Amino acid sequence: MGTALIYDEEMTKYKLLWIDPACKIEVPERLTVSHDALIKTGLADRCVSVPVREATEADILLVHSEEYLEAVKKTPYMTLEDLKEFTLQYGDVYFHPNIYHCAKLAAGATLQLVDSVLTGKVRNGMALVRPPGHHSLRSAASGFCVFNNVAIAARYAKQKYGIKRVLIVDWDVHHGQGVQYCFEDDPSVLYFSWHRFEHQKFWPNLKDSDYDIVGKEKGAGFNVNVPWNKVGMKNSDYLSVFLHVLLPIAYEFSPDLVLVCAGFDSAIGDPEGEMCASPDIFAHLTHLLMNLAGGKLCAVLEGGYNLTSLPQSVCQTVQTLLGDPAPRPADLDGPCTSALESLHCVRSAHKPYWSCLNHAAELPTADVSTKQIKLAEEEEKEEETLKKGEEEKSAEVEAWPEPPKRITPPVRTALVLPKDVTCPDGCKRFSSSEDPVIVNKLRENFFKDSDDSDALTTLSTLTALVEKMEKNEICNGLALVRDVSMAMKCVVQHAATAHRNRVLVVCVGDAVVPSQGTDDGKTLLVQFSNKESEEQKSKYHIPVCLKKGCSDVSGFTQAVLGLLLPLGYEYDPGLVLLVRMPGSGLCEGAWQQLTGLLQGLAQGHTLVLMQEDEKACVGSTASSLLGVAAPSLGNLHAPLKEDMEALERLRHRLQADWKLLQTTAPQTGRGDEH
Ligand code: R5G
Ligand code: ZN
Repeated sequence: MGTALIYDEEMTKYKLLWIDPACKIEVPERLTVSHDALIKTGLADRCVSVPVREATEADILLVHSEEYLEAVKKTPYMTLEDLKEFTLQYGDVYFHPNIYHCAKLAAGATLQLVDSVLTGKVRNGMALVRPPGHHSLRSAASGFCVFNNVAIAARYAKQKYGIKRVLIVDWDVHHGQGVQYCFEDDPSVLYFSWHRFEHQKFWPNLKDSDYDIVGKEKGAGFNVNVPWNKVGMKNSDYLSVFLHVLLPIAYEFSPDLVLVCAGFDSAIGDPEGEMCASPDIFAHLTHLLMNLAGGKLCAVLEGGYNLTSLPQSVCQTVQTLLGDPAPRPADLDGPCTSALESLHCVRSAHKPYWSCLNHAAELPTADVSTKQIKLAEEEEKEEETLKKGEEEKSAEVEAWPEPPKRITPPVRTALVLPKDVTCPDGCKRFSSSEDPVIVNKLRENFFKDSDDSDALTTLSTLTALVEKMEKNEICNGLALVRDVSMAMKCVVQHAATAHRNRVLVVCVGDAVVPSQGTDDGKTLLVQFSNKESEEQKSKYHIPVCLKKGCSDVSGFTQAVLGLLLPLGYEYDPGLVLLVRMPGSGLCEGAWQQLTGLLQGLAQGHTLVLMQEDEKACVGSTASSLLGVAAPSLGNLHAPLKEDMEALERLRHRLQADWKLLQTTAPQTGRGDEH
């Protein structure tokens, strides 16, 4: 199943016809440079090209009023003077004789994308459109937006396909207030937005954009705002909010469809956003959403005005939708104080509505309220201005490196299987001629007093597989072995001695885990079980104890999102070793989610070890390794209170060592960083 790309040159055929400094950034080249980049990188060729269509009046009326539609309908016949005057009633958009046509195409392109995904023609896709949509209101244009493309698409998906729950993720740097207003009392559409806010100093300067606006009536809890009160937010800040706010809520919500308001003015170099996240962060944001809703994800362009970082970010997004492993994330040194304050405030505001946040440690919100900080900051700013005088205000953006080309290995998934187990489609059965040096070393280490030649062969094959993965000749692998513990020990030992890269070992279920490498940081071991863990031995050995082990899907999922992934991202391994102990109790769906999510790390280099008689799991595990989206976990019950409290305690204990686990600002912090 492929990835749709929807684009039509016609949408480049309108532009600003008069002088307006605020509007001059929204240019036709935004689309052409993005599309050209997709062609030049060969990504466009790998997508299924779907034609655009015009949205019908009925489509547009799903969100907009008849009066507004009738008014916009007249714009193609207006003179320049009429257009200027028409524009004035909205203020922060511009009109052009061809914009109505383009706006119908932009909404129609979004609906074509939704149709392609929901009829199963493709798995996911992206629509490159102009004008954008997320600011436009029921009866008004706003912020370059005429029709609310994504809001229309959400209503359309519900109406035409009977979709029950839609998640809208707005990673544009502006608040999509139009989307918020459209769904604020609707619990079937969960809207998430982060946005430059600066205590309401930034456009559109609305109180409604703050963290305490959570939705109304039945929709309470289904609107999630993350205000950025400083510019210069980085990869860590974005990732933290995904891992500690969006994903826990999204997994609990369990959408049937994910729509992304994919604006790239949140990337480095953008003159509007003034943020510092690198274009490859969008590979990770995309990847992290791709296991929701069974992979049904539609990304729709919104903003993005830097004509260098915009196409880079678009390419990262589309390449990830195509299933290529994401690059190693760079510079994850933890969120800044201001981001932590926002994070904490949002989590507190949503505590009553989401069981994943329900048991979060109670903290004195009053101390970190970003509303109080505002006053203190204003005084400071005044001081600063006095000191600085007429100094240059705009921050120079340092040049950023072009994201390196993502080289995908010739083999995606290699399997080491007993002869009687058939190799699933799309995978390669892996075998290797035995390297005498490796074999001797293994014999010495593991078979001193026995002569188990079958086991020795398996271990030497595993070692060879790990080496191929390190050379990037194979992306990932799966091995069925007789003795999982021994195989794990073998790979860890090999990695600790020969592997140049750090290894993240994720152990699901009870096992005697090897301690090798965990003292010098060459391996990080995270183990999930129901065994009350002894004292934590080192920064690099983390036992996670859940009351029912891995059999409680809710608790397990929250532990993966809030603990394992932050640890994994910060540790930045070159290889993930995922070990499934026999009788772990983890259900197939949660196992597939885990496998899929972990592929955001180590450029997708995951080696899965399972016990020989878990043959029944080979097919589903292999398909997760091949990049097929895990099935939705469905409606999860609330996780166990004691598990969530234990997780929270663990996260707090580890926060000093692992900054990406933080969800609260240091108590003295007042958001003065950057
Ligand atoms: C655009 C304005 C003002 C006046 C005119 C920039 C975006 C986006 C949205 C809005 C804007 C701001 C025209 C215009 C602001 C103003 C980018 N959204 N904007 N008046 O995703 O007081 O501030 O990309
Ligand atoms: Zn924007």
